[in-house]
Amino acid sequence: MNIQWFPGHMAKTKKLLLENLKLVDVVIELLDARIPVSSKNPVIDEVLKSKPKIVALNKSDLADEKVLNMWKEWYSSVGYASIFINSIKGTGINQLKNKMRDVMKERIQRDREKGRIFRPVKAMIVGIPNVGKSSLINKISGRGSAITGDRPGVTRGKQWINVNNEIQLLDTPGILWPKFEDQRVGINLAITGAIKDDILDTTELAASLFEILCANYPEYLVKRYKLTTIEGKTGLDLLLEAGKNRGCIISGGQVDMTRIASVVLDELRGGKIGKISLERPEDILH
Ligand SMILES: Nc1nc2c(ncn2[C@@H]2O[C@H](COP(=O)(O)OP(=O)(O)OP(=O)(O)O)[C@@H](O)[C@H]2O)c(=O)[nH]1
Ligand SMILES: [Mg+2]
Repeated sequence: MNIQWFPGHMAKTKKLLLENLKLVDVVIELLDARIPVSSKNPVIDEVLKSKPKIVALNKSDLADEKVLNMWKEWYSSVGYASIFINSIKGTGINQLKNKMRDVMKERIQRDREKGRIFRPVKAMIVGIPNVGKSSLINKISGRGSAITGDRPGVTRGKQWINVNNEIQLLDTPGILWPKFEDQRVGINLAITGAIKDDILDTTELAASLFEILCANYPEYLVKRYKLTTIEGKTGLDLLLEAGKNRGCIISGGQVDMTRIASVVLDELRGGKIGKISLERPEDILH
C-alpha cells in the first residue's frame, strides 16, 4: 500500500509555522501515544531549530498501558521528558502546565534582566492532523474556543487563544510531510485517523490492521469479531469472516468489505477493540 497525503494546505501550514515561530516562546509538539514514532513529524524539528520544545503524547487513554510504561522508560533513558496526556479527560494536563511554567519563569527572568515589562508566555501547538491539538487547547483554557472534530483537517488556519494573563496558545492546522520513507508509518497514521479516509483503500488498511492485531493483540481480535481461529489466515480472510459475523452483507450474499472495513477502523479509533499501541520502543531500532 502506498500512502502519501501532503495537500496544498499542509505546505501552507509549514510556512505558517515558520512565520509564527519568532512570535512564540515555546512549541508544544503533540504526538499520538499509540504511535510515538510514526506521529513524529521530521519537518518539525527542521523548522524549530533551537526554539524550546515540550513533547506531549496525547490519546494515552487509547494506548496499551504496558507499552506506555515502556515508552516512559525509553524517553527517560535517552534523557527526554515525556508527558502522557488525555486532552478530553484532562489527565497529565497539570504536568504539561508545570512544564510551561518552567519555560515562563526562565523567560520572565530574562525579561527582567533586560528591563522589559511582563508579557504572557506564547506557546504554539503543532502536530499531525487529528492528534488532538485543538482539544488540548480547549482543555488548557477551559473553554471550547477551538473547533474540534473526529476527522483530520478540521483546523484550517491559525487561532490565538488567551488562557489567562500568563499564557497564550496558538492552534495550528495538522501537518504531515511530503513522503513517508517507511510505509509502516503511512499505515500507522492512516489506521489512527491522521489521513483522510477518502484517499485510502480502507479495505486493505483494515486488513493490515487485522494482521497487526493478530500479531500483538490476538485475544482482542477474536473476542470483538467472534472469530473462530486466526492461525494461518490473512488479514483479508479475517476481515471477511468479521464481515459475515457482523452481518455486513450486500445483495447476493457477499460480504460488504468497504462497510466492515469502515466499522473496524471506527472501532479501533474509538478504542472499542481495546487499549492498543501500534508501536513499541524496539521499533525505533528497525
Ligand atoms: N480518546 C481521546 N480522544 C481525543 C483525545 N484528544 C482529542 N481526542 C479526539 O480526537 C479528535 C480530534 O481532535 P482535534 O482536537 O480536533 O484534533 P486536531 O489535532 O486539532 O486536528 P486537526 O485540526 O484536524 O489537525 C476529536 O474527536 C477529539 O474528541 C484524547 O486524549 N483521547
Ligand atoms: Mg485542530
